[in-house]
Amino acid sequence: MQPSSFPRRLALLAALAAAAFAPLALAATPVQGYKVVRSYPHDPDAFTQGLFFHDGFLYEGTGLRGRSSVRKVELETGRVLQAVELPPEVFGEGITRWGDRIIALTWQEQTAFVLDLKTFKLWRKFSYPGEGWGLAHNERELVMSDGSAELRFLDPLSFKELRRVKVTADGRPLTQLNELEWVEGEILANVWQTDRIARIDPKTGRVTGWIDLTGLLAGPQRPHPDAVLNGIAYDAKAKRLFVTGKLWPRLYEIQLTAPR
Ligand code: DDQ
Ligand code: CA
Repeated sequence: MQPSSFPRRLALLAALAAAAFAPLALAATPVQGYKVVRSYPHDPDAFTQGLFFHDGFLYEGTGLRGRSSVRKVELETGRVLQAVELPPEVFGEGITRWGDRIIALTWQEQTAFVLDLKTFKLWRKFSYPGEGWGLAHNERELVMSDGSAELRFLDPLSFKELRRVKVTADGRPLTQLNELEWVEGEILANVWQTDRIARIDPKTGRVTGWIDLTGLLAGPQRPHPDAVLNGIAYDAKAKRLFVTGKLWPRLYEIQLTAPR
């Protein structure tokens, strides 16, 4: 090995350090825009808290105490084909499907309802600590948000918590993760009270990109300050991405545009 002089070693060290820190310095998280492919009617009385697509239909969970429900919705018309009300004392939150069950969280009641996908009959309930916000699943687990920066992974049969991952954006914890959707190996999360969806790497919790939906339903068209963007559903077969919001009159199929 060639003994290198002290200044040369120093230069090498400096170069190594620069290389190591460069990704941090440059890594502003990319922001993507959107294009509306099509829009559909959406029940303006639905305080959307959960959304998924299955076998040609949308399934929606709604919130507000006394108005919480789980529904099956016809995409093209927004017509509610089937619905069950949750007990009036609970505030409905995220929903997802596991096999032929629908799992529905509640905000502060620490209770989840497990319904039959076809009949909407109550199969069982289970409880969990803390708040319930968003819910989604991959092939093995359920993933839920609770308003903090942590996502919990649950066993879909026992509903036991398996692990957690902390979500960070540019190195800082990202809280207020609301409705969730598992899309092609990533987790999409609405950030409550913003027009943004975070694209989250499920392994590391890192936000790899933002989807900026500003203008999708412009401020003046929103019926209420709480009528925020919430609700992401993915039709994996046709690769269609749907989004809506609480009390929004429309639901949108969107396509993402290149990062700017
Ligand atoms: N969470 O969905 C973020 C978890 C809770 C939202 C609670 C918002 C309550 C507002 C009530 C406004 C009535 C229109
Ligand atoms: Ca969803």
